[in-house]
Amino acid sequence: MKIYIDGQYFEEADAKISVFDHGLLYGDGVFEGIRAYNHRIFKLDEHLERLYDSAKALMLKVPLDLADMRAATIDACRRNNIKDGYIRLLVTRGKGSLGLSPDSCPRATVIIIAAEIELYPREFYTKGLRVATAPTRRTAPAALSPSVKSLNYLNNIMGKIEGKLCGAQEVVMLNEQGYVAEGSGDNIFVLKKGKLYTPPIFVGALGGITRAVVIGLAAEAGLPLIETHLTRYDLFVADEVFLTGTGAEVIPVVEIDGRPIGNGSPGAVTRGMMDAYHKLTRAEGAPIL
Ligand code: PXG
Repeated sequence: MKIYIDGQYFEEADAKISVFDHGLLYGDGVFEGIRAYNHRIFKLDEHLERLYDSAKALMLKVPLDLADMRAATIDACRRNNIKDGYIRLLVTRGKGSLGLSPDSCPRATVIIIAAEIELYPREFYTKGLRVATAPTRRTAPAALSPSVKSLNYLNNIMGKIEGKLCGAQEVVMLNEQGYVAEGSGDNIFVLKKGKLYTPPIFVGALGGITRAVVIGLAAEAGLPLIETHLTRYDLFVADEVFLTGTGAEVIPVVEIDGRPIGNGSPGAVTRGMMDAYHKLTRAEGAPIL
């Protein structure tokens, strides 16, 4: 694997950054997780836009402009012969002193890892996920906007750990008011009586790119989509629940906090959405070759 760091490529063993990089010292930085399907990068421009927005919100100056970052991402995929892959873009605050002020970091570090994709187990899709509500609440927008895809994922990791402790494969995270926000690394949708529901971003969720794609697919399918507050009750009484994310794509949820969702197996609308999403990933994207 050849890893891009600040304009140069390194073999994995040599791909190293300073221990004084504030990305490591403080989680000060931003990232994107992107997928390639059949030699094409899916929703590349949407991911780049979100990366630059995240950086802007943190007053983090990306040393490349968006067009150069786009070209570098495609180049990294090409050099690694990516057909179906997972691309991780990172922009850290860069090397600085031990103090937390970003002023000591003259230049941000840019890293591009274009790797093979590690798919989720197949049975997650065929059988669906058992999910638990995490006791840890999703970071409040007033503390750090969940729209910022920052390198500090401790909030989500706490949720993940708590899910594992109760034997669940993923968690639902609530906001401070107890409304459903999102999963640890995915957005959530609920189907009830032929209508699709998802929490609005301002409840405290990342503006997922898969989420936006699914909203588009719902419109195409004539499925009403309502962005509104949801509670655990709404999940318990849902006909279907699914999660969306770049890594997971569309994944059915069949149990939440020990309650079966619908009839306890992946529903027809969820399966239809999984298919439609899958088709789209193969129909478009920025060419690598
Ligand atoms: N919410 C959060 C908190 C996320 O981190 C999503 C929603 C879904 O967004 P997209 O744009 O991917 O539809 C994410 C996605 C992984 C992984 O390996 C996923 C994410 C971050 C890190 C790892 O599944 N983010």
